[in-house]
Amino acid sequence: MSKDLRSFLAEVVAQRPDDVQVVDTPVDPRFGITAWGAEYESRNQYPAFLFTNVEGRATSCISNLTATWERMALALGTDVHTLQTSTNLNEGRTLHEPVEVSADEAPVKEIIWTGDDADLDRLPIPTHNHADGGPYLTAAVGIMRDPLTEEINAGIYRHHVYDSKTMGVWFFGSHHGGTIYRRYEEKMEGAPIALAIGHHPGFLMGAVSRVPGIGGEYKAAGAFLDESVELVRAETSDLMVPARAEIIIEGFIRPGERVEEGPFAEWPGLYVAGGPKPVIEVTAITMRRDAIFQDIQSAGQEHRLMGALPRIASVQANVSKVVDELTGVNIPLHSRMHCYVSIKKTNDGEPTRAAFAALNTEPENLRMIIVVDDDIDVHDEQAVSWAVGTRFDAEHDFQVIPHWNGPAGLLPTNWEYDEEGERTARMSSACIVDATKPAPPIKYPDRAYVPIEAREEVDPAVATNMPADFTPPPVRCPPPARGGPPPGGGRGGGGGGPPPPPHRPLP
Ligand SMILES: Cc1cc2nc3c(=O)[nH]c(=O)nc-3n(C[C@H](O)[C@H](O)[C@H](O)COP(=O)(O)O)c2cc1C
Ligand SMILES: [Mn+2]
Repeated sequence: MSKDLRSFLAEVVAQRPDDVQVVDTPVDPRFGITAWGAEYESRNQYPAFLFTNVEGRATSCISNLTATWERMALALGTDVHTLQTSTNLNEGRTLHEPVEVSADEAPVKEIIWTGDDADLDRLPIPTHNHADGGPYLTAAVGIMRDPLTEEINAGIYRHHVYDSKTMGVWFFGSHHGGTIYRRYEEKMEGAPIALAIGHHPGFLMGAVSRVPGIGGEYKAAGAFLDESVELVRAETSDLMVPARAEIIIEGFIRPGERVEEGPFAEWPGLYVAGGPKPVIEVTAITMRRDAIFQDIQSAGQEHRLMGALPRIASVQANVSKVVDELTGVNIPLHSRMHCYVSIKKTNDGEPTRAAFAALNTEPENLRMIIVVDDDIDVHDEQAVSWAVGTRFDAEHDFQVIPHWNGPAGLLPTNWEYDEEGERTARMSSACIVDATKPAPPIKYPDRAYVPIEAREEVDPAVATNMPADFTPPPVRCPPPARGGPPPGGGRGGGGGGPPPPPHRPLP
């Protein structure tokens, strides 16, 4: 049985029964879906929600499916520790070429809507956050073919639904989707695009990984799935789309047209990146008989985790090429502009090289790299903060890289504001915090610890709550200090003999 959203749901239900919550009472697609994710997030809980009764819509909707490290580890056949620490998420995985199947073998062809039936309003597309400009597709994998190389490329892009037939698309910075679109637009041709919605998380991971060069995402997805992605021909273009997706929306991006898009709350938790954007015109929608639409909880933990996880893998791959020993990378979910890198440092140039490799992996979003030694756990915020406090001297260990990020984009600092409050896009800076100790042979003060053998002797079971009427035991006679150890061994052994002096003599 090939992997898809359903095979993964079955696995989650079998191994983590509390992790999928079915909601069958009516929910409003406007805030009613994201309300569940937000309410649970406020309690630090992140189950997936399967809504079977979205008011006025044709299909069910699942959200928050990829919101936890645990479920992503399950999806990728690993454990949380390996997921967070392996030097390259794709290491040890085999790229699998996709395979073509016929429409008869493709579940996503069970229902085919064209013409007026291909109506976006039938789908349970949520409006996510309070000031969003409308419903947004957040988990749709946008598939396009590069007209120059014929390679098929994929990525998740946000889509503002304007009406039943049109929606926006935002290609950010250097992302390939935008390059492909511009190549069609130069010839004033529509750019065919297909949006695949609802698949195994391994498929999504392939789509959002920074695969070098245009295309290759289906193969990367094959690596995460450990099997070939099954593809089928689209109805209204020559694109090849995943046969086991839940829903495919087909269309083309109109050349030379821009429509105001946004506002939309992005992963920094802010309404950013709105403005004129290209427009997709829908030509067909195909789906399973009992299709489940998939949503990613935008500006929630799910959004941040799905952005951070593939980037951590890419940073690991790139930094390990420039330092002798990379020991950890974390892009913290609460602040995805930061990146913590730990290295076993052998010379003082390494932290800067490591930081630049990290910045170059993700120039659009990362802007503060904190480099620490290998004794610091990059997943422990307190440890990272302690390293900055004890091993970082701003005058010597802080570097500012001006004109690094922007113009505009997702960071609100990438704007110049005038007295009227108007803003102009500008570049902003990145910085490097080198919180590593000086390289050998310099001896830095040792870090204190209680010997581990002593800690192993601690048995919490012997400790009891102090009673209200506790009285401390009377002073006991210490054992003799002179004339050898008392027969009974340690202190208070009651072995007799003369008591030692109350204070040990100073040397
Ligand atoms: C939930 C989510 C939403 C995303 N939204 C966008 C987006 O709106 N625009 C964009 O360009 N990239 C977005 N990304 C990032 C791209 O999908 C990702 O960088 C991908 O590798 C780009 O592929 P490409 O360079 O082949 O176009 C999003 C990623 C995630 C996980
Ligand atoms: Mn690509």
